[in-house]
Amino acid sequence: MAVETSTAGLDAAAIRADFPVLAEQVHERPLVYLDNAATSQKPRAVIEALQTYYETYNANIHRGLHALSERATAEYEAARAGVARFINARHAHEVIFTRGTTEAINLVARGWGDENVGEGDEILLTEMEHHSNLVPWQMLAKRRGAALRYIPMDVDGRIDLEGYARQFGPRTRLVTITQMSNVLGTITPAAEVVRVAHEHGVPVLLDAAQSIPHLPVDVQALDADFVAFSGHKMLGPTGIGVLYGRESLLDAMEPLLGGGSMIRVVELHRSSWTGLPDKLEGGTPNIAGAIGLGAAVEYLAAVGMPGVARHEHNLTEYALAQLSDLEGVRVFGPMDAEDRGGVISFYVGDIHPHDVGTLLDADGIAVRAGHHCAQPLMRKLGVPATVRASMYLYNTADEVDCLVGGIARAKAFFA
Ligand code: C6P
Repeated sequence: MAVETSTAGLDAAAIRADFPVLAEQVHERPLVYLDNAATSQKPRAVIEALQTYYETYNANIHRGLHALSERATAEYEAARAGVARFINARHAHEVIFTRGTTEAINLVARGWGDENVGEGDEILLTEMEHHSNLVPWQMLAKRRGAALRYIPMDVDGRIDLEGYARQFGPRTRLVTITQMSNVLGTITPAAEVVRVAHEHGVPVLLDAAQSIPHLPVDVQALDADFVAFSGHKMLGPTGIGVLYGRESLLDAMEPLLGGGSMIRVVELHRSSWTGLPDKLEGGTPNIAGAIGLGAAVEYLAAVGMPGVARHEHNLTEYALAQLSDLEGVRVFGPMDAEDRGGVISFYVGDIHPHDVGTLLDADGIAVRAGHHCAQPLMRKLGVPATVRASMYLYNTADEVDCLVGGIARAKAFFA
């Protein structure tokens, strides 16, 4: 084995023991889970947080005066505070719980976009955006008569920063960009993107669905205005995510959902809204999900995000070297592990990615094959789909070896 699996104090073997599903067999083989960009596995601490909520203090929040409701409210708000600490938000109320990244971006497109983007205005984004950071802006552009403009970038997802800086004009209203591509793994220069946008007085939304689970992210250091991410990709449950927003922007935003919890006074013909964060969380939220996400960020913080990032970096470097040694395998995205995270898309000879994925599955190896909700990027790459392996803190170099072995068998099968 050419790479250490325990780096910077991160003990992958001990970590694996915290994830019950990793001991499963698939098709009578040990599970090799390399589909973390789609969703991550859950540690016992998260599963137990959900179980404890449902078994001992299940109640609605912010409503009842009874003990269970008070405890549920306290745990829900503690989860918000935990997430705020994890991303270094200035205030807990800058963390708005949503269903996930998709809802968080749609909340900005509606609640901020409808108020601030008008006829002839422009939104800057890239061709590598996930559909969740593309379709809501197309919908906004259609509603408001605005236009989308694409930041120049190469096929590896490297942004042309000079070209980007030249795109700003009097009608530029927003930059919305992924912090890490879910296909190429490319890490975008978010701080620089924000700096240039702010020089022009333009706010920036970062789609951090693939970055916050894997890298230390400090929203104050980045000076980002909005940051969207999903709990399920960072060891938390599905159905919970976050919109971080700068307080002044969230304060000025209109709610997406009208209903319970978000009002101050309701009259027959008008209502007024309460303050942050409740204003933007109408209805009964995903209480258990938020508490589970709170447990997830506590787990990640205890492991330490710099260690998680270093571990994945080492695995990525190892995997890139192994894959590029395989004849006929074309890897997409930067070949330098410094510029990317542990999401690796590839094509094997002329075998359709779905066939490769199916053969890997027969070996117990879980990867994703498809367009990864990034059809414009697939067009730019000139392929209909890719096979994608994506790592997390519990993956090991042995598992990379299994992947490489599986690809070699797939090649032999179709030879
Ligand atoms: N990407 C993938 O396999 P949701 O579905 O709301 O939790 O996240 C949407 C989303 C937004 N942005 C990026 C960069 C993403 O990667 C995703 C989710 C998964 O690549 C599922 S399609």
